Amino acid sequence: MTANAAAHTEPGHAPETKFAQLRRLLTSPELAFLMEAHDGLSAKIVAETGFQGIWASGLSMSAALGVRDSNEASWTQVLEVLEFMSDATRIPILVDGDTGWGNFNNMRRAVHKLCQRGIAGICIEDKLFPKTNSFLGEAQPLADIDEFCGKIKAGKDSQTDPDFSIVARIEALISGWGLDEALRRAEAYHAAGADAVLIHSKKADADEVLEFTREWAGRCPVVIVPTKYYKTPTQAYRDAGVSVAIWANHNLRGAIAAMRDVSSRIYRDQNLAGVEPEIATVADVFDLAGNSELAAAEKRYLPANKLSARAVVLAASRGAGLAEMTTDRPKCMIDVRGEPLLRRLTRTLNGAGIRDVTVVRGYAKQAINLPSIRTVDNDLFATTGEAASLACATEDIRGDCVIAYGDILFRQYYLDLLLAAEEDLVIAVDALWQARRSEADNWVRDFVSCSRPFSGDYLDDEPVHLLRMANDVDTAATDGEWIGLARLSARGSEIVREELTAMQADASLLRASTLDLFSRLVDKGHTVRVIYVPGQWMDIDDAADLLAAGKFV
Ligand code: SPV
Ligand code: MG
Repeated sequence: MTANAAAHTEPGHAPETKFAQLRRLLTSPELAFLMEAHDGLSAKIVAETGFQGIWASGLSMSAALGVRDSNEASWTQVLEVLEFMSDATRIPILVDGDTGWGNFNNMRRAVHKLCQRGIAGICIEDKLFPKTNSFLGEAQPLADIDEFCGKIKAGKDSQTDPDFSIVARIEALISGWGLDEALRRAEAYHAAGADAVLIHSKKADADEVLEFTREWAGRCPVVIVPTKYYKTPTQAYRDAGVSVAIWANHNLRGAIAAMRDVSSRIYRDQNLAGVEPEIATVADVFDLAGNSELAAAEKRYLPANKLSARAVVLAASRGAGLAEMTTDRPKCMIDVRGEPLLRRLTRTLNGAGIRDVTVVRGYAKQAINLPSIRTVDNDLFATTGEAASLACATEDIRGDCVIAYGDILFRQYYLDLLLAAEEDLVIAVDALWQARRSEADNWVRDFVSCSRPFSGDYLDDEPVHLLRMANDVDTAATDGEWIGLARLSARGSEIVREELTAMQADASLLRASTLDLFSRLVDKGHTVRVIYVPGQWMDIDDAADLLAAGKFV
């Protein structure tokens, strides 16, 4: 449904257009209300409150733009504001068109443009351009009746929707001409084709307005603006057969009072704590802006692999055999060419579009102090394994999720390959595992055997699956080495969460490694897709080696 169509649709019928909605409000026997708005946000608030229509006040739009209500904002600038208001809402807008922004010719073009942008009607007042607000000064000169009637006719002849409405606003009472002149003008404007007349008054009581409605006797719909005679009970307008009452500037005035209050309190306090509980939350702002719709649209239209994948990085362990390098930091914070390894890893993740990175800390956790990561702690790191660390981040294992050891570096495109895979559980496996060398005494490697060895054939894109992952796979049965990088789809994340819960339940969680976790998943019949990669990765054992060899500073 376009924003131009009404929310309420009878089955089998086209939705009521905004033009038809406003026309219905004007012509129905019920008293209807238009509430002032002056931008997209206030228009949304008017609509969500339940009002059936919006008064796009000239005074308010001008004030919100920081200018006077004297045609200082050009009509196309007003049109821009109206477009935002209309796009933001499904209820009709009656725009305060001042004097029609010029003569009959300007009126023609304005009406044409308003129809194009789904603005349901225009109200024009019988004064002279540039207009002055009705509540300023006395005895403002009125437009020549015939000239004004020509403007109404030109507008009606230019509307491209049959239900577009023109409301003719009579300023005779405000200018001190009295009831007869007001009625004479009303008659002429009605005859010229106005869909309604607006009788304006700046008296503190509604007497002259009600006198007008009595004499007018419903010849066409009557609109009123009770700004100055606000004390009159609304029932009086119903009794008088008024069609529409306009609450003309109260959102603007409310906003001014609220903004002044908030500004002055923050200025005085030099702190936000005082105002925070009393103002709209940021979440409320997102709601009003419609962010949930955008999130749903992203699911529909963005490639799934670019969709807010997150990462959980396992960085709780100190690292065996790295004694002097890890007295005050875990191995992931060892400097690799002037930068902690974990910072490089985070940058690689960010580079693949992964912003939400959760790092599981344990040993020397205070040393993991990088910006833009979230941390969770495995305080039992000394006696537990990787699965227990992973379980500490259960909350973050959701949606598309990358799991990485905290002490690895790899080519960024490996992540792209993993994220592009369709399977729920995917791991990166080094096919060139035999080429790796280390001086480390207790070099522990995550060997895997797979459904097929790496073939190197360009045309061979048959998927490969994990059969076994362990530190002690026979060389003959080894097809590669897991590089410590896995990717879970939304379903894969569920599977892993469920398995961690099962491991908790059978008391195997505390001691288990990620290898144990993957082995259990394979044993339970889950398919773990293997993506072979050609080396070009390292873990901290290598870093230690290279450091020893003087290749890193
Ligand atoms: C406006 O809201 O800009 C109006 C109504 O024209 S009033 O200010 O009451 O004249
Ligand atoms: Mg106005």
